[in-house]
Amino acid sequence: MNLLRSYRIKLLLWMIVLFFTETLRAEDGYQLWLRYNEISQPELLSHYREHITQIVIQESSPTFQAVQEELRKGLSGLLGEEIPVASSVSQDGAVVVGTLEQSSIVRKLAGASELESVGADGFIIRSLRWDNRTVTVIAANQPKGALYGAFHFLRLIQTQQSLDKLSIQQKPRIQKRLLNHWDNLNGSVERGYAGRSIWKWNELPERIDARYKDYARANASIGINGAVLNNVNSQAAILTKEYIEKAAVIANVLRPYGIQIYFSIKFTSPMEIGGLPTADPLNPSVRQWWKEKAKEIYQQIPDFGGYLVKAYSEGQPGPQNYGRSHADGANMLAEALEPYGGTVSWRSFVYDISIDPDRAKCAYLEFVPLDGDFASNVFIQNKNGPIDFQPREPFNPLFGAMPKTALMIEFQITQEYTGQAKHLVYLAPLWKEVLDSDTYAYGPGTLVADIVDGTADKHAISGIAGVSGIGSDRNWSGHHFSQANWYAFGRLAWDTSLSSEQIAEEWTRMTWSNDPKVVNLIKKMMMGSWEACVDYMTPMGLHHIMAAGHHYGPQPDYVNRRRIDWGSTYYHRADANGIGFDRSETGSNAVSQYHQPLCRIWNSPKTCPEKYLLWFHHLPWDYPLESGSTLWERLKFHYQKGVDYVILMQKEWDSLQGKIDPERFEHVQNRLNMQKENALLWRDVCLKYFGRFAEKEEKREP
Ligand code: GCW
Repeated sequence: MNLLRSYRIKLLLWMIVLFFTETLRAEDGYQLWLRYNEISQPELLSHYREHITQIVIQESSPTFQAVQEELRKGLSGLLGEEIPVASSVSQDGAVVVGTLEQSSIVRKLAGASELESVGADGFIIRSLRWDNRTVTVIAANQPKGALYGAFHFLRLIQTQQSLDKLSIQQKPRIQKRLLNHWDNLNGSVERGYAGRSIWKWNELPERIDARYKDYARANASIGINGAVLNNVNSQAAILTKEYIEKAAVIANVLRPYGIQIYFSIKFTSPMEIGGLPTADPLNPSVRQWWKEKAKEIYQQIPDFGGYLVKAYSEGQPGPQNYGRSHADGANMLAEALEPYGGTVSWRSFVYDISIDPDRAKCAYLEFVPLDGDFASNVFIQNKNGPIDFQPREPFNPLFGAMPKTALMIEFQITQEYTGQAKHLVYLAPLWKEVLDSDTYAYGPGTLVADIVDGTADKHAISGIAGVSGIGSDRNWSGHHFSQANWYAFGRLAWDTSLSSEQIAEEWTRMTWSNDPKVVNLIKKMMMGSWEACVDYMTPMGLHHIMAAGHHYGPQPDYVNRRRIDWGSTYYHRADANGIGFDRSETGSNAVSQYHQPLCRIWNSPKTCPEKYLLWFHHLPWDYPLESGSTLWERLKFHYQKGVDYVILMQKEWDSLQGKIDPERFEHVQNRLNMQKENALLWRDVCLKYFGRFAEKEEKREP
């Protein structure tokens, strides 16, 4: 009897433990937006069960194995019943996936001409009647297109859309959609706030971490097709035999998911690991070394993507060390990669203050004269703004100024300057503001997005990069809401015309819940969160006044005597007379780097939009604004507005208690609290500091 009782108790305890580990596992954020939980509304469920009864695949390449695995997992999870895989259509509700070349059914269901227009990565999804059966076909030219189509189909169900009469045709506008990892080979991550690097170099090539595949799935689901594995502040070791072998193993895991790998290289590698006395790009032995290195890499990684280079910037060596130009350096690497189809992304993030005392002008002054000198497989990779991933910057004037060069745009997904993984800040509206900016390069209507996707200047290659915030934290991104930025980056890279709101809605439905109350509230919180961050950190065009080094929190009084342009006072220039950086034609004249009419509009404080006012102008504290307030009053208003928004988000989030699983609910609640504390600090420190000048000025008024 006693024995039986203790057995029962043990069993009960065991079941309780199992129950909790399962719930915890399920809700720790690891699955990202690929959650595939069973749909709870009976009507919807029967709609989907009617439309999906079997998965029909006739191909068996590694990519199609991935397609099959994902559809089976996803559909079975969402529909709450096992969906069988077959090689022919045998009933109503067949979901056929395949390529024109390999699938005889696809050949019958989708015409070649119809598929022609979607290219290598695109797909079509169509509802049809075939052989007296209702069928959904997901067709593509290449396996990776089918994979993107499969993920899109899953997304339709995850976001609870009808599967009746589907007629979808999609293809990405930008070819290379890349994550840039700033991961060091020792496992640390520069500007990473989600733990350590996910690349376990010390375990490779022997052990393959299970996360590599889940990383690939997540990226493929949003169309990302490349990953630069290591930090732009690079180490030569990445090009050693040892690391190439390790990287080849990662490449093997990512390949079926359509993802190529790339390396950030160090310019002095031929000296550091090649034993050469120089790294001069015009030296024949150096050029030969790079050619042999390319050959060695491609032998092991046949689809290797290419190199990313930070040269002659923040301590990284470059061609200038040998009296050569950016073009000399980039073209040498491009020549070595060219036979294999690789590309070079050469960053324009350079700011040699000897070129111009205004940091915002430097890259343009160095790069524009080189337009036309770069090889056709070279990208110049520009950050979105002219300074450095600030909460808000006007777009980088290099977009629109180098028509003969393919320009890649670089956004920062990791929130270095936007509250790191402690603040809920949805960055899609920032990226949209930049992508939708009119450069006026060819009169009105040449958006940054048109330059990036290559259409404006008719380039054969196009690319977009996001500095990844991914790390070893169980939820990948540190903050559950930072996952949204990874998601949004991929979606925008696929289609720059999607709205931030649509992306927020999709992500919320897939990540949190389809309950309309939850969807609407979370979407609302997200949509205003970036503007709020700008408000409580750097409103009205202020920039780079954050704490030295780690960049979390305010430090407007920071002066760096060694590099004045690393100190805050260099940027805000507050004094008794006013505040702001005069970049008008009477100041540094950075406005002249923009096409008309932007140059004219931004040149005058009367016409310059308030959001860029202190970026382009130094104005008196009592400068009268259109809103009727003085500059100082308005600044105070913005700081308060930002804080108020965070407090509102807290209230809104609290109202979702019970509708969100407790683990993620509490996690976000805690982080919102940290965000509020930090927003208050920003407001108080900045207003106190600026007030020292502003209030004096006010008192001097008669
Ligand atoms: O934003 C700054 C960061 C550096 C970074 C640099 C860059 C990788 O503070 O940490 O270095 O930009 O983009 O190269």
